[in-house]
Amino acid sequence: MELWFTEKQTPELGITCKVKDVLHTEKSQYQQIAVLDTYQFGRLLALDGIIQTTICDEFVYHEMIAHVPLFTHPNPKRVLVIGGGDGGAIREVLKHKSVEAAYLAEIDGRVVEVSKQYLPEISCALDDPRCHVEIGDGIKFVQEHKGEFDVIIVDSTDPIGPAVGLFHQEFYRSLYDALSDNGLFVAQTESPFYNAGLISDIYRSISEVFPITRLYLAHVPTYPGGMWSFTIGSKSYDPIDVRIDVKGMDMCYYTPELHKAAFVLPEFVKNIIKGG
Ligand code: AAT
Repeated sequence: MELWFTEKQTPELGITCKVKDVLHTEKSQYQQIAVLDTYQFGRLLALDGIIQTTICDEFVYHEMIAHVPLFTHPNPKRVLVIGGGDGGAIREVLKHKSVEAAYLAEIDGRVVEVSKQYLPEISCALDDPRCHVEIGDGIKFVQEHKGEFDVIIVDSTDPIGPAVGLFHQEFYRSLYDALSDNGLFVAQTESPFYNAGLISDIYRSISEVFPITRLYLAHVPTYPGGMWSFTIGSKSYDPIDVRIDVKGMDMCYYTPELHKAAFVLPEFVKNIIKGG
């Protein structure tokens, strides 16, 4: 018998992969968690039927969500990741020698535990002595820590359920307050093909709070549309004006040239954020 998994990326479109094995399923307090072993992408983590990460393509998203903001800040010491319970963003953050402490504020402790068990390649840095895992709502965590972080990474689920508030302007204001004087944040901001209205709203909201707002792109095969957006809000450093030294760091997607190229946008994406 053949087993197939489909994520309905929109009500009219899906991505389907042939499944070798169902490794884990459970209903946590917040969501349905599943780890599937697929033929095309290897092990895959799905939350409420939506692909969060896979062994084959996770490097694109995790390198791009972490290294673009971390190389924009000249000396990031304290970093916060909101969401990202699989640990992929933290693994990339800890490749930076300047980082003294990395906090993970993830609402669902079961995502962390399941990732440690089934996705060790991704979660491997969660036990690093510089990493501190805090289980709880990222919105509350940010409100309770003022001026503390040089970089904040919002590695959140789509704006559904507990993640809805992570896409609001009020949240961007608390990120501003939680950042140090020259701090910056990045958020994963969905698909330009399928979420244009949302991206436009997010971009406008962030630019009303931060003096510098920049959107960049990366290619994630398992996310809707393949083309994925990230948006940076920065107090002073401009991500397109940086000097980058990747010596001794092991990366598969990110390069200094690509850092700059990622901010070069197709006309239709420019139009989405125009006026923001
Ligand atoms: N590294 C890629 C994986 C993710 S997972 C996003 C995480 O955000 C989930 O584990 C979810 O439990 C957590 N989360 C959701 N809301 C909150 C909140 N309010 N506070 C803290 N954590 C939260 C991102 C995948 C992107 C998928 C794109 N389609």
